[in-house]
Amino acid sequence: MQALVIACYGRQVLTAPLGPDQQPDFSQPVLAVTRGRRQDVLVGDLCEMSPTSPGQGVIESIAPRRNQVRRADSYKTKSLAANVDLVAIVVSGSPPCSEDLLFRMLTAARAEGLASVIIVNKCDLADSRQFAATRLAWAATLDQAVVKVSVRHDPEAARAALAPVLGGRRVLLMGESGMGKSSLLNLLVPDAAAQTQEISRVLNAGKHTTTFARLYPAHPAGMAALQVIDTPGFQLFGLSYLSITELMHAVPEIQSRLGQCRFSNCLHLSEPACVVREAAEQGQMDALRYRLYKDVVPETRR
Ligand SMILES: Nc1nc2c(ncn2[C@@H]2O[C@H](COP(=O)(O)OP(=O)(O)OP(=O)(O)O)[C@@H](O)[C@H]2O)c(=O)[nH]1
Ligand SMILES: [Mg+2]
Ligand SMILES: [Zn+2]
Repeated sequence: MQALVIACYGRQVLTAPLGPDQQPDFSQPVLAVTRGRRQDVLVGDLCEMSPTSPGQGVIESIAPRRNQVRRADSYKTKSLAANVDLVAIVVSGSPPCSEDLLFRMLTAARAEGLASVIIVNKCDLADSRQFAATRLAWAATLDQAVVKVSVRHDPEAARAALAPVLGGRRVLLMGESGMGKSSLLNLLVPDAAAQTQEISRVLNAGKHTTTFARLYPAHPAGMAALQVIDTPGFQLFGLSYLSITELMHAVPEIQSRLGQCRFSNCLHLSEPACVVREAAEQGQMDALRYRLYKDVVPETRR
């Protein structure tokens, strides 16, 4: 039978079998193990599973992935989830979010061909409104979706604003500590805490509950049903798995100018007659985003 992967912990994989309508049945989760050595199973994977006993099975194979969102740390590249429809990044102006991290998360999404939305939370605070107005001005010209909400102060309005963007999709939720990711998860998945406990119990993961990704079915009022994948927090979001070419294509302001520089192999650093650098100097490309691009270049695969 086919099943959707909800969570993985070591060789143990929690799955929701697909029903006759091809929709995952979250009410009858099956605990499966991978065969032999640890297979690379990701939350969001569709797998072929053989039942072994009621509620238990073995994973035979993984269906080809549409996409997988990755990040690198100093040691290796890790995949966060597979087969995602949308990457949602929660930011705020208070505490100020890291624009470096935001740039990296957006770039990782776009490198996979994935749409993303920046959710500016805490817009009841002037600092968040200011952040959206000034630091995200570039987004409007580049078709980057931005939604301003105040999850804690006006949950109804937040749901209404997010409904057309998130509803019906499988959403990978990311964000730095303190931005309001848990508040948003609770808005979308009111029983997230109970689901988390149950997943940890079944996987026997004990206190390691926050170290792995999980997929939650959600049916928020006034919003089409969606699936939310919550990711553990992280400090590092390395992009060393990207080639320099992939990086250039993942940054829209650079992609749209490719082929216009004097040198065809321009890296858009300090080469003469580089249209990307000129755009940043003349204010046609956000200067900070250009600097962040330059910071990532040395990390990329050659
Ligand atoms: N002013 C304001 N504060 C908010 C809002 N949403 C969340 N907060 C506060 O921001 C703080 C962080 O919220 P969380 O939801 O725990 O944020 P998180 O991103 O999950 O943070 P960690 O779990 O620490 O990684 C809490 O004190 C919340 O009460 C909001 O819309 N407005
Ligand atoms: Mg949290
Ligand atoms: Zn250039």
